[in-house]
Amino acid sequence: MISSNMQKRLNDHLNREFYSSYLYLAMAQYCETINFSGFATWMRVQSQEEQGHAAKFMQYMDDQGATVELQAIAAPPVQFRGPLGVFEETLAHEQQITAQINDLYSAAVTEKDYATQIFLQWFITEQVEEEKSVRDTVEVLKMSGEHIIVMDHRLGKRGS
Ligand code: OFO
Repeated sequence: MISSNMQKRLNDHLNREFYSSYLYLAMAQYCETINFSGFATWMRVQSQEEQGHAAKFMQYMDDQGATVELQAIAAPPVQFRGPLGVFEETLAHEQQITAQINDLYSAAVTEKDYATQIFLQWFITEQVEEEKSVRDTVEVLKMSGEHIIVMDHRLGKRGS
C-alpha cells in the first residue's frame, strides 16, 4: 500500500511519461517533414519506449492497489530547430525527467516508502542510460557538420 500523497505523485509522473512519448512522436513527425527518416525512426522507437515506462508505473500502482488516473496529455510543439535541435531538446527533456524521478525518490525516502524506492531504482538507472545515449548523439551531431546525413542513416537502424 502507498500513501495518497505518493499515489498522486505517481499519477503525475505517469502523465509525464505519456507526455514524453507524445513529445518524441511529435519530433518523429517533424523529422519526417524535413526528410530525416532515420532520425524519425529513432524518435518513434523512443516514443514506444516511453509507453513502456508508463506501463511500468501503471503496473506498480496496480500491484499496490492504488488508483491509476489518466490525466490529459499536453500538446507537444510541432516545430523544432533542425536535427541537432531535436536531440538538444531531447537531452534537456530527459534531464528534466531525471530531476523529477529524483524528486519522487526523495519523497519515497521521506515517507519511508521502501517499496516505491526499490521500484524507482530501475528508472534512476534508466535515466543515466537515456541521458548518456542522447548526450553522445548530440556530441556526434555537433561534429558531423555536412556529414549529418550519415548520422540519419545510422539512427535509422535503431531497433529497440
Ligand atoms: Fe521515460 O525516460 Fe525518457 O522521458
